[in-house]
Amino acid sequence: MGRARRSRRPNKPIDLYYWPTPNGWKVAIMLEECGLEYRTIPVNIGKGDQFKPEFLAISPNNRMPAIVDHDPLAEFGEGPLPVFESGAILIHLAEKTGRFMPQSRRGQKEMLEFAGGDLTVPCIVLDGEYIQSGWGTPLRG
Ligand SMILES: N[C@@H](CCC(=O)N[C@@H](CS)C(=O)NCC(=O)O)C(=O)O
Repeated sequence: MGRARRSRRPNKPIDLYYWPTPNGWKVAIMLEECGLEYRTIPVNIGKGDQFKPEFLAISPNNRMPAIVDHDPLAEFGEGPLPVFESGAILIHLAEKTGRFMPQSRRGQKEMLEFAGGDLTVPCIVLDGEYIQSGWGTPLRG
Protein backbone atom coordinates (compact mmCIF):
# COMPACT_ATOMS: atom_id res chain seq x y z
CA MET A 1 0.00 0.00 0.00
CA GLY A 2 2.52 2.60 -1.09
CA ARG A 3 2.26 5.77 -3.06
CA ALA A 4 0.52 5.69 -6.41
CA ARG A 5 2.80 4.82 -9.28
CA ARG A 6 2.10 6.32 -12.64
CA SER A 7 0.86 4.23 -15.49
CA ARG A 8 2.45 4.57 -18.91
CA ARG A 9 -0.84 4.35 -20.73
CA PRO A 10 -2.85 7.34 -21.94
CA ASN A 11 -5.74 8.42 -19.77
CA LYS A 12 -9.22 7.11 -20.51
CA PRO A 13 -12.18 7.66 -18.19
CA ILE A 14 -13.08 4.92 -15.73
CA ASP A 15 -16.37 3.15 -16.45
CA LEU A 16 -18.61 3.25 -13.37
CA TYR A 17 -21.41 0.69 -13.36
CA TYR A 18 -23.87 2.42 -11.11
CA TRP A 19 -27.33 2.63 -9.64
CA PRO A 20 -28.22 5.23 -6.99
CA THR A 21 -27.95 3.11 -3.83
CA PRO A 22 -25.65 3.72 -0.86
CA ASN A 23 -23.03 1.34 -2.30
CA GLY A 24 -23.21 3.16 -5.62
CA TRP A 25 -22.92 6.54 -3.91
CA LYS A 26 -19.76 5.48 -2.07
CA VAL A 27 -17.86 4.79 -5.26
CA ALA A 28 -19.22 7.87 -7.06
CA ILE A 29 -18.16 10.05 -4.09
CA MET A 30 -14.69 8.45 -4.09
CA LEU A 31 -14.23 9.08 -7.82
CA GLU A 32 -15.26 12.70 -7.34
CA GLU A 33 -13.01 13.19 -4.31
CA CYS A 34 -10.07 11.65 -6.16
CA GLY A 35 -10.69 13.94 -9.13
CA LEU A 36 -10.78 11.02 -11.53
CA GLU A 37 -12.58 11.18 -14.85
CA TYR A 38 -15.35 8.63 -15.20
CA ARG A 39 -18.45 7.87 -17.18
CA THR A 40 -21.50 6.43 -15.55
CA ILE A 41 -23.17 3.33 -16.97
CA PRO A 42 -26.56 2.73 -15.31
CA VAL A 43 -27.27 -0.77 -13.99
CA ASN A 44 -30.98 -0.78 -13.25
CA ILE A 45 -31.13 -3.43 -10.54
CA GLY A 46 -34.93 -3.13 -10.43
CA LYS A 47 -35.14 -4.27 -14.05
CA GLY A 48 -32.48 -7.00 -13.85
CA ASP A 49 -29.58 -5.30 -15.64
CA GLN A 50 -27.24 -6.91 -13.09
CA PHE A 51 -27.90 -10.32 -14.65
CA LYS A 52 -26.91 -9.35 -18.19
CA PRO A 53 -23.91 -11.39 -19.39
CA GLU A 54 -21.90 -8.28 -20.27
CA PHE A 55 -22.30 -7.00 -16.70
CA LEU A 56 -21.59 -10.41 -15.13
CA ALA A 57 -18.30 -10.45 -17.06
CA ILE A 58 -17.31 -7.41 -14.96
CA SER A 59 -19.12 -8.18 -11.70
CA PRO A 60 -19.61 -11.95 -11.34
CA ASN A 61 -21.63 -11.59 -8.11
CA ASN A 62 -24.36 -9.69 -10.04
CA ARG A 63 -24.03 -6.62 -7.85
CA MET A 64 -23.23 -3.07 -8.59
CA PRO A 65 -21.15 -0.96 -8.12
CA ALA A 66 -18.33 -2.09 -10.36
CA ILE A 67 -15.74 -0.24 -12.40
CA VAL A 68 -13.48 -0.85 -15.37
CA ASP A 69 -10.18 1.00 -15.02
CA HIS A 70 -8.81 1.52 -18.52
CA ASP A 71 -5.64 3.09 -17.21
CA PRO A 72 -4.53 1.00 -14.23
CA LEU A 73 -1.12 1.24 -12.63
CA ALA A 74 1.55 -0.39 -14.79
CA GLU A 75 1.98 -3.29 -12.35
CA PHE A 76 -1.48 -4.58 -13.29
CA GLY A 77 -0.22 -5.31 -16.80
CA GLU A 78 -1.83 -4.56 -20.11
CA GLY A 79 -5.53 -4.21 -20.74
CA PRO A 80 -8.56 -2.81 -18.93
CA LEU A 81 -8.98 -3.84 -15.29
CA PRO A 82 -12.47 -4.71 -14.00
CA VAL A 83 -13.01 -4.31 -10.23
CA PHE A 84 -16.18 -5.31 -8.35
CA GLU A 85 -17.20 -4.99 -4.66
CA SER A 86 -17.28 -1.45 -3.34
CA GLY A 87 -14.54 -2.07 -0.77
CA ALA A 88 -12.14 -3.42 -3.39
CA ILE A 89 -13.01 -0.48 -5.63
CA LEU A 90 -12.38 2.12 -2.92
CA ILE A 91 -9.01 0.58 -2.06
CA HIS A 92 -8.10 0.28 -5.75
CA LEU A 93 -8.85 3.96 -6.30
CA ALA A 94 -6.99 4.97 -3.13
CA GLU A 95 -3.90 3.08 -4.27
CA LYS A 96 -4.21 4.40 -7.81
CA THR A 97 -4.30 8.02 -6.74
CA GLY A 98 -2.38 7.92 -3.45
CA ARG A 99 -5.40 9.58 -1.77
CA PHE A 100 -7.12 8.49 1.45
CA MET A 101 -4.52 5.75 2.04
CA PRO A 102 -2.37 6.42 5.10
CA GLN A 103 1.35 5.76 4.66
CA SER A 104 1.90 4.38 8.16
CA ARG A 105 1.02 0.77 8.97
CA ARG A 106 -1.06 1.94 11.95
CA GLY A 107 -2.93 4.36 9.72
CA GLN A 108 -3.56 1.63 7.15
CA LYS A 109 -4.87 -0.69 9.85
CA GLU A 110 -7.27 1.97 11.11
CA MET A 111 -8.45 2.81 7.61
CA LEU A 112 -9.18 -0.87 6.92
CA GLU A 113 -11.01 -1.25 10.26
CA PHE A 114 -13.37 1.57 9.44
CA ALA A 115 -13.68 0.73 5.74
CA GLY A 116 -14.17 -2.97 6.49
CA GLY A 117 -16.95 -2.28 8.98
CA ASP A 118 -18.77 -0.21 6.45
CA LEU A 119 -18.22 -2.57 3.56
CA THR A 120 -19.11 -5.97 4.89
CA VAL A 121 -22.78 -5.07 5.32
CA PRO A 122 -24.66 -4.95 2.02
CA CYS A 123 -27.47 -2.51 1.54
CA ILE A 124 -30.91 -4.03 1.78
CA VAL A 125 -33.40 -2.92 -0.81
CA LEU A 126 -37.05 -3.60 -0.12
CA ASP A 127 -39.82 -2.32 -2.31
CA GLY A 128 -37.47 0.22 -3.83
CA GLU A 129 -36.49 1.70 -0.45
CA TYR A 130 -32.94 1.44 0.84
CA ILE A 131 -33.42 0.16 4.34
CA GLN A 132 -29.93 -0.31 5.74
CA SER A 133 -26.31 0.12 4.79
CA GLY A 134 -22.83 0.20 6.21
CA TRP A 135 -22.74 0.46 9.99
CA GLY A 136 -26.43 -0.34 10.21
CA THR A 137 -27.65 3.22 9.87
CA PRO A 138 -31.26 3.13 8.73
CA LEU A 139 -31.66 4.91 5.42
CA ARG A 140 -34.49 6.06 3.29
CA GLY A 141 -33.40 6.45 -0.32
N1 LIG B 1 -20.82 -6.15 -0.96
C1 LIG B 1 -21.28 -5.46 -2.15
C2 LIG B 1 -22.74 -5.17 -2.03
C3 LIG B 1 -23.29 -4.51 -3.28
C4 LIG B 1 -24.78 -4.62 -3.29
O1 LIG B 1 -25.41 -5.13 -2.37
N2 LIG B 1 -25.37 -4.12 -4.40
C5 LIG B 1 -26.79 -4.21 -4.54
C6 LIG B 1 -27.43 -2.83 -4.55
S1 LIG B 1 -26.91 -1.84 -3.16
C7 LIG B 1 -27.09 -4.89 -5.86
O2 LIG B 1 -26.47 -4.65 -6.86
N3 LIG B 1 -28.08 -5.80 -5.85
C8 LIG B 1 -28.52 -6.49 -7.01
C9 LIG B 1 -28.88 -7.92 -6.72
O3 LIG B 1 -28.66 -8.38 -5.59
O4 LIG B 1 -29.36 -8.59 -7.63
C10 LIG B 1 -20.51 -4.14 -2.32
O5 LIG B 1 -20.10 -3.58 -1.28
O6 LIG B 1 -20.28 -3.72 -3.46
